[in-house]
Amino acid sequence: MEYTEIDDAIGRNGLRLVLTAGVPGPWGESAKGILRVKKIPYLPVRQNAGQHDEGLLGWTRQTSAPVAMYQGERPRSGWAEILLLAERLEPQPALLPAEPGERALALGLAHEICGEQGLGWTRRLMLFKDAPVERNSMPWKYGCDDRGSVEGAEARAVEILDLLAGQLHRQHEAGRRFLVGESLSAVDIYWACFSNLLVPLPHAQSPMPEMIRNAYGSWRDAPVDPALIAHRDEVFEAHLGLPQEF
Ligand SMILES: N[C@@H](CCC(=O)N[C@@H](CS)C(=O)NCC(=O)O)C(=O)O
Repeated sequence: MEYTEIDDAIGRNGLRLVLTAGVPGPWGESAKGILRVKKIPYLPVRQNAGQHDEGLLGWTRQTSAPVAMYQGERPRSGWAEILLLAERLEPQPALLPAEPGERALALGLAHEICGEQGLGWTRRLMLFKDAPVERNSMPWKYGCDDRGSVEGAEARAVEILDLLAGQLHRQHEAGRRFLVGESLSAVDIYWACFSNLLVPLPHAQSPMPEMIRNAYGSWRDAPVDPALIAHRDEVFEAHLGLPQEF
């Protein structure tokens, strides 16, 4: 994927999406997936993993990726903010159910995948558990000073995987193909992209650096229900496109 540098992106109009270059970061891949499904064009902007970039900080008020910068509006770096911006810019296809109960369920499951103490967060705590927590480093930004959460990360990730498997099986029993409701939602996209942190897609489908593949795939006996993997494969093939480009 071709990236514009931050200094060049600042003066541009339209939607700019800051992404971690060269890796399939699950938050970034999810944002890209949402924009792809909705056919919303954007300019990819480079962030380098683990760098404390003052230019990015000045522009987006934080140093992680993804960040959606739309026209002169405020920066949106949280998964829910990015999703709601995309829903506003292009309402169809809707990626949140219209029915309030199902919408709350979708947002709750999305938090359990993307939010603080969610699947991505706890999986990252597992990966960084022995890393020094230096100010502005990734372990510092992403909660490794909370040693209780680091110790409990694996158990928490197992709980969330059980939750998702149970939800998918209930949907299948009701004759539904997706994690929530009757059609593709953001939850399916989040699950597909975050599954890479547990069972990485094969190299031909996701040519990530070997070091990242080894880290993502390091939880050898991760209890991921085969139905969840079959589901992510379907979501990638039908909606997100393969190979991943990052
Ligand atoms: N702010 C996002 C989470 C973004 C996030 O965790 N990004 C990580 C992905 S591993 C990142 O940018 N890491 C690289 C870095 O911080 O340098 C949200 O709350 O939805």
